[in-house]
Amino acid sequence: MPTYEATVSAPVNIACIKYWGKRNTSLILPTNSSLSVTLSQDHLRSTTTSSTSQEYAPGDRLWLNGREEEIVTGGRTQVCLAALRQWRKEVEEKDSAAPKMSEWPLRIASYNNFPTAAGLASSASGLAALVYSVSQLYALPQTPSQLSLIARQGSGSACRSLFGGFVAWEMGTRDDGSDSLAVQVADHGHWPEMHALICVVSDAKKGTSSTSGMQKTVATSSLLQHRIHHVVPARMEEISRAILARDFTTFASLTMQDSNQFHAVCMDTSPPIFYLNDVSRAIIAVVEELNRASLAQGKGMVAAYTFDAGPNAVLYALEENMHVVVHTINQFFPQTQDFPDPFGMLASPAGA
Ligand code: 2P0
Repeated sequence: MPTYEATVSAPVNIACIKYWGKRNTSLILPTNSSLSVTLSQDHLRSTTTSSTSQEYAPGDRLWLNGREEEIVTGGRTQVCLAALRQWRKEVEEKDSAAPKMSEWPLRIASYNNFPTAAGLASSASGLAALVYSVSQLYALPQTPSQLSLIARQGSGSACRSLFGGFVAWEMGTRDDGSDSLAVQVADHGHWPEMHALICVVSDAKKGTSSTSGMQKTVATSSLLQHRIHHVVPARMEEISRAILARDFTTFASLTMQDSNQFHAVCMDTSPPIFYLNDVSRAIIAVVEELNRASLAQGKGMVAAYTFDAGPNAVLYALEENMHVVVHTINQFFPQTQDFPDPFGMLASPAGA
């Protein structure tokens, strides 16, 4: 009896317009649309191998970085696998010669090749790689946007990692979630000069998980209501236009504003959630000063900072300015720890 196998990898994505809040926690439907850049660097990826065989012992099994994880009944991973099996069944119904893989157990092994010390969220790349590898194993005809409907139910931000380049997660309006999916705004080749620098401020595990933190915000923050109704819709349009026009200053300005508003709604949550620390705030000050000086000389902005649910900074800059950004950061924040990269940071081109 043959064993069928597929291996894929999916990269991390970093949001410029942040996802924070669900209107439906079981289907993972967000309270606002979001937009991210998928990093193309080889060492910020999850690589996943899925295999299936009629001879495997009953029950699906999953390993993350070599350690077996339980696939909880009704849990996110199981929901994704059930949806993928359903699509495989449709393939088998149309083609009687197709092996009945949908009835066989799965074995899935996933590895993150980025240092856990970097404190980077791995759920986006991990769930995207899991969904994509099983879709390849099952030879599913669905498009990446259709697959994003399933990845979204594994982890919201995972839906955006099914595309490279600049990716929007459209929140959708339907209650069943069938229009809450990822679309590519522009591919990596559209703006290859865009680079990202990841500054590891702390490798400590975050105090409040995104999943629980965002629902506390939904329940208690009035600023979130302003954000989702009066800010994000226009911002999504504006940043998409800036990306298509390769207008870095507008892109940077919107990215920084959105990071700051995301952290403002965290602080507007009861009890308040603090993800930034003193070093994060110092990085904000340095980037603001770099941009102020550049604008004063009649030039455009040099860099944009953005922070997720933790103190680590991601700085976006055009390739021509990245040396200034790296030099300035190193000057103000001398390295105190050994990281795999000589700067203790990961400079990476953003792309597919
Ligand atoms: C984002 N974050 O847009 C935002 C910015 C964190 C801050 O997506 O509950 O891990 O699995 O849907 O996807 C983190 O949220 O949460 C996140 P779930 P997820 O990237």
